[in-house]
Amino acid sequence: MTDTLAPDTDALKRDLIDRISAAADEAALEEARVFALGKKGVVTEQMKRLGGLSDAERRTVGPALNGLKNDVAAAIEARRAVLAEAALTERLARERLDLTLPVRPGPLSAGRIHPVSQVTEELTAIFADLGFAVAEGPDIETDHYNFTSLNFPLGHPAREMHDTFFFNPKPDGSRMLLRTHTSPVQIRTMETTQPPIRVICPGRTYRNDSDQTHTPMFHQVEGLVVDETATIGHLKWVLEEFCKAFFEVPKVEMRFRPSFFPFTEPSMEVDIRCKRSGSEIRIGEGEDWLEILGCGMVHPNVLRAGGIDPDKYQGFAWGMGIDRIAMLKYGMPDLRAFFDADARWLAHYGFRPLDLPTLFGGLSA
Ligand code: 2U9
Repeated sequence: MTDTLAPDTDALKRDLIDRISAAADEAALEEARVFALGKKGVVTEQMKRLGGLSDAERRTVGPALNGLKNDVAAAIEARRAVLAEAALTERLARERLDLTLPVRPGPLSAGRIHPVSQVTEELTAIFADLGFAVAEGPDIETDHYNFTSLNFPLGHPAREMHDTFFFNPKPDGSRMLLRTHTSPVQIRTMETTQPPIRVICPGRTYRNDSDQTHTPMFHQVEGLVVDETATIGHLKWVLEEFCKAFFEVPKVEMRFRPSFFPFTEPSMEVDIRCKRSGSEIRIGEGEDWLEILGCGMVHPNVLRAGGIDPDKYQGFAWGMGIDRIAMLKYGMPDLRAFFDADARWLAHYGFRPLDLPTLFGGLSA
């Protein structure tokens, strides 16, 4: 009688193990697990019925069911491992990458750095290597910082020569202006910094002038050194080191011609030896001369305007047009194209975004 209540655990085990082995994926395996061991699973149901068996039956069926449960659980885990391995193998095969395919062009390969930005980075790297910091200041300036502090007396003809863009006068009669050079930045630096000072000031400058070699907005970099012993000898060395590094040549020959700027005394214009063949210019060789910058010893009035005692300190300074030296270095014939925002021009003359200029990596390599 009791025979009918005692389950055939061997047959049940065969059936369950067959279902587990037949599970083709993890979802089917989970279904088999719930069928066997779930809350209403066949093994669980048999466990619940143990109470209805005789003591003697329970003593044999109980351990048999426990053994069955453990065997089924072990079979499920083993099958799970096989299926997971197979799923991974299939996924690895499906997701294989062909590393020989060309890289898809993205923004980094399409975008270009403007030559003015590139050259600004190049000269910043060169002067940083020589111990110079970078200083910046406002594009909109006062008459004081742009002219008076730089030893342009009121009514001096040099003021007219700058073709200044003025804003409308304020109620007190004073007029703001667009800076005509970056020199106001050096005055501001002197006001806030104790010598020794070594700065370069790259930035936008503005003059009411427009032709093949002039644009109303252009870029300058100026340099300033102030300490107790700065001399013209140091100035010449700094400029020579700069020119060699910038034009990436082993030597340059420079020619200093006397000139006049209100803010320096003496003042000089500097040419470098070059060779012209057609539109190409070779720096450091040949019979021609190319004007590239102006310089001089800082005028005592200018040191004083910056709050520096000219009896204790002296300085030298120079200035050059970034657009002009960019044209010379990279052979760009027309300055106006710099500011046309023509994507085709930029694709031709621009620089790749990750080719940052460094002295160790080669400035324009
Ligand atoms: C301070 C003292 C001295 C900066 C200088 C020049 C000579 C110069 C021109 C080059 C081409 C301007 O872009 S350009 O037209 N600049 O020749 N600039 S010395 O002298 C300074 C500046 C600031 C406080």
